[in-house]
Amino acid sequence: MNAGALVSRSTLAQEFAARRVDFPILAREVHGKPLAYLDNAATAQKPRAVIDAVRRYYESQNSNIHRGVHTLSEEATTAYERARDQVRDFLHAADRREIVFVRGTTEAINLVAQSWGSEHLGPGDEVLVSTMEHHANIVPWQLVCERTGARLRVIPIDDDGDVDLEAFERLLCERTRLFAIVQVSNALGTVNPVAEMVARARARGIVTLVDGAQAVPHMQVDVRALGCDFYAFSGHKLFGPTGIGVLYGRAELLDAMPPYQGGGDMIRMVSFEKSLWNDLPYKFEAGTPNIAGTIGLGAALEYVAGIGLDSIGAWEAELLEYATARAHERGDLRLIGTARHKASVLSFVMDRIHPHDLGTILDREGVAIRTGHHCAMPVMERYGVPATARASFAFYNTFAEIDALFAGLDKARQLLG
Ligand code: 7TS
Repeated sequence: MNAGALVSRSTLAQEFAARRVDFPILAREVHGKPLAYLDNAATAQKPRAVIDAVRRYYESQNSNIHRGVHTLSEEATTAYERARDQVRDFLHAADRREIVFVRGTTEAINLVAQSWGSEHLGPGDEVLVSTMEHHANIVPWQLVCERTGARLRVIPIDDDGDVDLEAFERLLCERTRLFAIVQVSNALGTVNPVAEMVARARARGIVTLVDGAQAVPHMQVDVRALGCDFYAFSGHKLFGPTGIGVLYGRAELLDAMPPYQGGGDMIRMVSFEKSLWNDLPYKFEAGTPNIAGTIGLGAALEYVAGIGLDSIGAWEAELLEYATARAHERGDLRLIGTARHKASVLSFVMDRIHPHDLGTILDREGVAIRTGHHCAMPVMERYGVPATARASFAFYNTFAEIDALFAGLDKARQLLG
């Protein structure tokens, strides 16, 4: 590394170390050791700005939205709808009507599969996904395929964890109705060339969905530049609360889709003979939504914007490079996921030590990682492993925490041989 790169690395390290105080949980200890939280792909920690926004809502504004004429309800409605504008800006969407609040990525994809899928899929039609999908981008399609007679096709991945683009071309055909792909793989860290893939699918008139759960915490997303019809993400991986997520859908498609759930707020008029649906996006937001979560998500977006995703991405690239170099120094560790373009995930297996044992030993050292199949069983099968150990980084992580991870691996080696 040259002198300039070293200076920029240390400047970033200082800048991001200073952010740690924004996250109260990072000050805690686990088993008497400082917490090294390296499980950010599962869920990210919350800054005080988010915790405070949720608390403020419950302390001073709590009420239901879109119905009361009283002050609290008007304030809560304004705060809730402001978050929608924030999400629209965050995703660079054209219209706030294209932003639907849901529970998370899982619900967003189920909504599209159930609502769009049941109208547009039939016997002989195909839905195309990749081998590296999270179960949330597999099972909803299997369910709708089973009901409609459509078929799920799968793009293979190579040994590094890159999608096979030639196979992708071959699999796109006149039977393909929908193409759904993860932007950043939670199990491998691969960053897929989604804009290019989406363009190829759309050129054939195929509807496209991008699972952005692992992308939004690490890079800027512009849904119009990506060109996708649908985009899904979860608030909790983006430093926001659990139980809130977003489905972006192009208005033209959402408008033509039937409701996903029925109930309050999603109707214009109800009679026993016939009900009329509300306008977008309310047609897809039946019942009292997660008001506090939505407001918390708005606060998270504001917090992230204050740092800047380009800067976050630059620092996380340093963390990943450092961790990858340390992994390469060891002779007893196999990385699962070595794509050229990766984000924030170091997935690996160690000789003769089961990932679960590794996870337990690391926990005793204060190091939190995830072990298992990461809800991506087809990825495990592809690499012939039952599970991996996965460290996943956020911008508040440090080189010292990565050192703690590798010290923990040494300890596991001593204990388990
Ligand atoms: N898609 C991807 C790529 C994911 O990583 C996850 C969650 C989901 C969808 C589902 O998101 P949810 O918020 O609806 O649950 N991934 C993980 C993980 O890697 N470890 O725990 C959850």
